[in-house]
Amino acid sequence: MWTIGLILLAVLASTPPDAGHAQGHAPAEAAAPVAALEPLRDAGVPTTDRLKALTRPGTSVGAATWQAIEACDRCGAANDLAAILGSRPAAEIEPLVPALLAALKDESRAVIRAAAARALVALPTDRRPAEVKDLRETALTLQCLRGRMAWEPKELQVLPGTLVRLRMENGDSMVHNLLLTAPGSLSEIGVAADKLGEGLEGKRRQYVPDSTKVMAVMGLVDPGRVGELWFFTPSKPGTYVLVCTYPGHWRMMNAKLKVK
Ligand SMILES: [Cu+2]
Repeated sequence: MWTIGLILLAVLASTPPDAGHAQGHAPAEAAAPVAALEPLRDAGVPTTDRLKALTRPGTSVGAATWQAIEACDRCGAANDLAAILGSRPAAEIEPLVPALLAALKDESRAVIRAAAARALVALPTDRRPAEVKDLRETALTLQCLRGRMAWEPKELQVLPGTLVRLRMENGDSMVHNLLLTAPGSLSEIGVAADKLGEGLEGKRRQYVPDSTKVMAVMGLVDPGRVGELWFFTPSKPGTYVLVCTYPGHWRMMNAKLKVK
């Protein structure tokens, strides 16, 4: 996903022609020095680099990932870190169970709470703590078909307080991200994202506006790839927004998440 030119504009000359397709959307800018990136906080950092940053002598990757998630909350790396934690072996997740259960009860930190749930659900059923034996995720899927610049379906419905595993299938020829945002926030978030598109900071943030109305974030997903985002639906019924905030996309690439 980082081939969009987040940091390595300099090597694009040696990249296959279609790998840098998203370059066409934004003016070329000077490459940020790699050292300026924080692999545990920033969006657009390859998973291999994150894993390197999380691998420390004497600490499991699972434990280091959880520490990073707890320090991260609304940072750009949240979803990538949650995916890493959820993919670690049960032996690495089990020592974290008390902390994960505590996070699961804390509704004030929604991103960390969803990461904890994702890790707990990843444990084999017979090794899950009794408190979450019945925790189940509801699977939803949004697709972007080639050239459509829109989500299919345009509307999803789910119960309040549900753990959702949202799959995004990018069948298009360009990158897209996917944000869950508060009811009525579409144009506010969309305009802010377009503004981000004008600067290098926007690329580093993967065009995710810094707003409390942004509730969950799946970073940019490359063409032909699938992204995954876990979140709890709010307990408050309402029509929430699922939107791609790549500059210029939000007007067409928005769908409704009806929570009721
Ligand atoms: Cu898009």
